[in-house]
Amino acid sequence: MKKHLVIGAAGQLGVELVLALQAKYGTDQVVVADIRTPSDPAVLNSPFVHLDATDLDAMQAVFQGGAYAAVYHLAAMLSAVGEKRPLAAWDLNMASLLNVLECAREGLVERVFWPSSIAVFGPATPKHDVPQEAPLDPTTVYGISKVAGEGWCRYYHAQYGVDVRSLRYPGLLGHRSLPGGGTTDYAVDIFLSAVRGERYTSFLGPDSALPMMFIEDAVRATLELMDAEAEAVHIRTSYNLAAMTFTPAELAAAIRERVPSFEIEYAPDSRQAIADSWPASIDDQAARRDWGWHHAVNIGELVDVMLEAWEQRLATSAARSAQ
Ligand code: AKB
Repeated sequence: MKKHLVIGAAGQLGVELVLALQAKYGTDQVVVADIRTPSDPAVLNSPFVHLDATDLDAMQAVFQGGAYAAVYHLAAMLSAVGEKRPLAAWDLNMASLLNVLECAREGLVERVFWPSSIAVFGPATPKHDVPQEAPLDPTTVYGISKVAGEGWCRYYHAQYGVDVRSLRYPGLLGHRSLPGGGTTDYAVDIFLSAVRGERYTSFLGPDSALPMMFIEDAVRATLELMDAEAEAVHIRTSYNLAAMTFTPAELAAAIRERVPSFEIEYAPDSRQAIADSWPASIDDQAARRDWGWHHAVNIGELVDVMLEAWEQRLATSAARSAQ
């Protein structure tokens, strides 16, 4: 049986995707790669390879070391941190994708997954129910790299027959690890403050409506897209993907229904301009039509799961440090 390689396995999505692939194919059938060692012990039940994804020789060596059915290339610098280091973000996001696409062109892997993002959209995009074919005018380097990456994916598919598939993820909320350097990160950070009994200071204003998704839905979407017959995958740039929309004030209100003492204040910073350039909601009919996508988790369930899981995590780590 051929294996599944996750590049960027130590990140927020990487951890969850590795666990889902391990459950589906077995730990020995998954190989995890990253420039840093993943801190989640469950991830390390699969073999770990240290990899700088910008190094083509190193990547080719990893692919030549095993027979891979699929690679999930998740390594990237996200929107907010990318604005602090624009050239480094461009180099990482583009070089690593091109390396993966080159390896696929050489026949070293059968199928490629690469994430795009709502960051491809910008001020010219409609604010609500953004259609699949919408103006792409990103204001961030991260968004520019995603638009360029989508073009490269389509190019490698059209020119070389590379079976590359992609999703435009909204903000992702999970409880196994923290996101790093994104504009939607507030929606995870807020839960840590809530379970610690701390007041949360949001770096986005109360009314910043953004598309969001529970990370388990995003992982399921990824696996379903990768399992779809190639003929069903009509979009070779990247599929719009949606679940829910909320603002910081709405999320805080949902948390307060369960944690009445929870308090929030607002101190918008440079990330506000990024959020303002993104749409509030996405039309994902193409994904629903082509490979049967549907989201499962809405805001109420999301808040219940996130509060319970983060509470448990904090209790476990407090018990560990008391030992
Ligand atoms: C970010 O905020 O940069 C990411 C994204 C929407 O791609 N979460």
